[in-house]
Formats: sequence, C-alpha cells, structure tokens
Amino acid sequence: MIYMGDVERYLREESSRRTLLATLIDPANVSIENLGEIASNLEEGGADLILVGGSIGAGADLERKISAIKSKTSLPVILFPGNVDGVAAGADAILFMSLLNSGNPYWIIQAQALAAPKVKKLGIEPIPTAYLIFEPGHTTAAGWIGWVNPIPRRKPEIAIAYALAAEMLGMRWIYLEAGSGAEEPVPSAVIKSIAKLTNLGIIVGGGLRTNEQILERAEAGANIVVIGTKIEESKDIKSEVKAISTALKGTSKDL
Ligand code: 1GP
Repeated sequence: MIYMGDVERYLREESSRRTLLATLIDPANVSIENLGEIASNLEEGGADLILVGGSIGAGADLERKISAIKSKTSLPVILFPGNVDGVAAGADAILFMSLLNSGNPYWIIQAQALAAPKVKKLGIEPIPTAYLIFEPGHTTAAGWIGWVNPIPRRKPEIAIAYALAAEMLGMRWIYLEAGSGAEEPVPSAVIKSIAKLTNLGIIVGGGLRTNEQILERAEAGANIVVIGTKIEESKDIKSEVKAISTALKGTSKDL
C-alpha cells in the first residue's frame, strides 16, 4: 500500500495544474530575528512553499528557526536537509532524499538510515525524493560535500537512466540540482525528457536567476522550481517573489 501524506498530495495535485514556486531559506545564513518577516514576505509575494535547509551549519538552532518561520506563514514548510542535522521538529514535511549520483554510500543511504528513526519519531511527513546534481553543481557546496559524480550537461541519457531507476525503486519525486548559485541551471531538455518518460514529480533548482530561465523550466515540465540565492540577495523579497509567482501562475501543464 502506498502511503502519501497530505503535503505531498497537495504538491502533487496543485503542481499538476501549474508549476509551483518554492523558496529556499538556508537557516545558516539568516538570523532568527529576520525569519518571520522573510516568511511573511514570501507568502505575500505568492510563493507556494518554503524549503528550509543548506549544506553547512543549517542544523544549528533549527527547531527555533522553523518555529519562527511558521509563526508568520501558513505556507507548507518543508525540510531540505543537507545531512542528518537537517531534521528538526515542527516542519510539515521533509524531502527524504538520496543523492543518487554520489560516489559515497553515506549520501546515498547511510545518512537516510541514521535520520529515519528521528523522522518517524517526530512524525514528519517524508517525501521520497531522488537527488541528482548536474554540472557545474559539483563545484558548489552540496556537490563537494556530497562526493558528487556530476551529471554531464550534454549527456541527458545519464539523467534519464537515473530518473527511471529512481521511479522503479519507488521514489515519487526527483530534484534536479545545478547547485546553489550555479552559473547555469539544469538544462530544460533534460526536464522535458524526464517529464515525458516518468511520472516523477520534478523539482528543479540551482542557478535560476531570470524569469525567462524559470518559465522555460516550468514549460519543460517542472512541477516545482526552487529559488534561493535570488531571494537571499534581494532587497525587496516580496516584489521579487511576486514577479516570478505571477509569471508562473500563467503556466499550465498537461501531466
Ligand atoms: C539549492 O536549488 C537550490 O539547492 C537553490 O539554488 O540558490 O541558486 O537559487 P539557488
């Protein structure tokens, strides 16, 4: 029997109609005093969900930070853990990820095994997600820490093979990552092929800077697009998010 929790069901249903906008907060980069205001700006700007996580130091004070975010927004708050310390009470769900193209089994299954009892005990909804890091993401923090053997940008067949394997292993989502702050985002052609060949929900992030890049990935079949750096660098988060969310609301997909 497949169990799908409420958050995943919502993401699945809503993203079958339009591409959702996820905004990433790296708790290591934001002080707790600012989190509430950021969260309410994200919601007022029209973001659909908030991911919380990062590669280095994100676990410090995480529960208090999650509660600061949740006190000011009703958006789903979903953990995007960089390691076992990225699991904390209070979140609505967790992207329970395996970094499939890591060269180190720790990132493929051991961290997950170490985290699973805590996720279960806290009752956080796990969303089974394959995590794939593309070039140039191996030079970003996630790629370096994760011992990544990067997916070559010009070899979509490798990404497709991993996506098919992920689906056959029972994962329901795939996060195609170019790495935070990457110079180039994941190629749209890969997204298109994975959308055509699998039923996986597709999350795309890393290096998405312009509305054109974001809309192109939405049109290619991304269920969720993720922006992090763009928000971190913004002086007017609400307007920044509003511009993207308004553009995305015009997208529709036949999944
Ligand atoms: C990182 O995909 C996310 O895991 C977001 O990337 O910071 O480049 O938006 P950016």
